[in-house]
Amino acid sequence: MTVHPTVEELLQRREQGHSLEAPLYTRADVFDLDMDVIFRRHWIFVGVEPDVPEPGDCMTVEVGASSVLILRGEDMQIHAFHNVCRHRGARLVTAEKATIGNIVCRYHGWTYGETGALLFAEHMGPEFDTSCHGLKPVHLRTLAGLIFICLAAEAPDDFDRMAETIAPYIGPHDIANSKVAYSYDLIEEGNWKLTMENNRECYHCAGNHPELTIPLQAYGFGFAPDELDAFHRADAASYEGAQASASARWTEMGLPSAEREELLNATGFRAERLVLSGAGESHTLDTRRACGKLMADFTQADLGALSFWTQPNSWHHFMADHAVTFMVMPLAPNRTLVRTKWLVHKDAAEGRDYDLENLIRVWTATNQQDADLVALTHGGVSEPAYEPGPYSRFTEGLVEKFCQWYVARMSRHLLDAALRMP
Ligand code: 3BY
Ligand code: FES
Ligand code: FE
Repeated sequence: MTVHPTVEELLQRREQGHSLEAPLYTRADVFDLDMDVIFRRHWIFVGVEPDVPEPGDCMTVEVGASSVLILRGEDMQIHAFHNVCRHRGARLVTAEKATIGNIVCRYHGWTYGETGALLFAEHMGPEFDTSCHGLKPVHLRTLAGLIFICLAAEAPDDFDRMAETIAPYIGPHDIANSKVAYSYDLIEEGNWKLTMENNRECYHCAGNHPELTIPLQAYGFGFAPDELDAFHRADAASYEGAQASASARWTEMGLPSAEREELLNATGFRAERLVLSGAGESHTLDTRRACGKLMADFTQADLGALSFWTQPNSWHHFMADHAVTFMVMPLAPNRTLVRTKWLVHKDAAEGRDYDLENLIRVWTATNQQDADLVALTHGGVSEPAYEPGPYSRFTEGLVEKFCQWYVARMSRHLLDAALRMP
């Protein structure tokens, strides 16, 4: 007889410090619950302000079955709505990006303003109340130029906690005054939690990321002190010295670098600015800036890399010359979208200030390598021989934090739902 544990059982019996049981990565009912509990009830990273730089610019983002319309109004405010006409439900905007005036449904012409109010509906008679048929709003917040949405009626109330902690870190990079130099979608053949777990460690970096390990300082991502021989111990000590003196220099420039970590909050996050190898400027093969025109008003290029991670679906790297943002969106139990965007100063010109190929080389290569690792892992966890394996306490502490967050958020929701039952 096949035992088919409930999701509650799988969550409850999860062994700390170990990867999850297979059904949590593979089962369709778990995937549906992930979409409902994690992706519809938490703050989800969906894009950047430069995606919609001008009034009338809009973009659509798909979260499970929902399409969300994100629109910048004349007042420069960004609004989010369900992309569903209040007449008979037609999708309003189908393009991923567009520039529009009012939002006009092509089916019967119902017309909405930038705040979602229904402005015009022909042939509905004098008794028809337009004020009851505005677009349904979606919660939207920005954090130093990054756009987050929440599909729940009531969004988690700790977004401000993340925003106030992190704005001083990202703010100086002036993301609102940058532009998207390149964006691309990669579909990973694996569960979204494997994508996130893979992102939360660099245990796999040395063996899998020949390009990324050029700018990255290996010691920034954890190591077991006892394993180091005398040579590497000296190497690690010199890394720590370099990080300390760079941090002191950055602090004087108003660039905080110390680790902030609150990954177990409902709106969990982590940030830290680390020195890079070599010239220390950027995630490039020669460790030098890829874009000659630096972001914001920076005059120095050796600002290391500020990394920012959010639960459940994003990570970002901000350097002096460019930033890279990553959005993860589950598509199916075994398919996950990773959308990567490279940002440069809005006045930087391709060909003059940067070579696009050079700008995107490290992360396009790294993303493909990570996609391959996620596919390998999904294949392995899907077969009977798989059993949860142990995380390294030195290099996989953040993977454990991701799993703890996931299990806690899911368990809490299931408990709340059970308490609400009659
Ligand atoms: O991109 C990241 O955040 C993690 C840490 C370093 C490499 N890795 C893919
Ligand atoms: Fe949009 Fe009819 S469905 S106007
Ligand atoms: Fe990786």
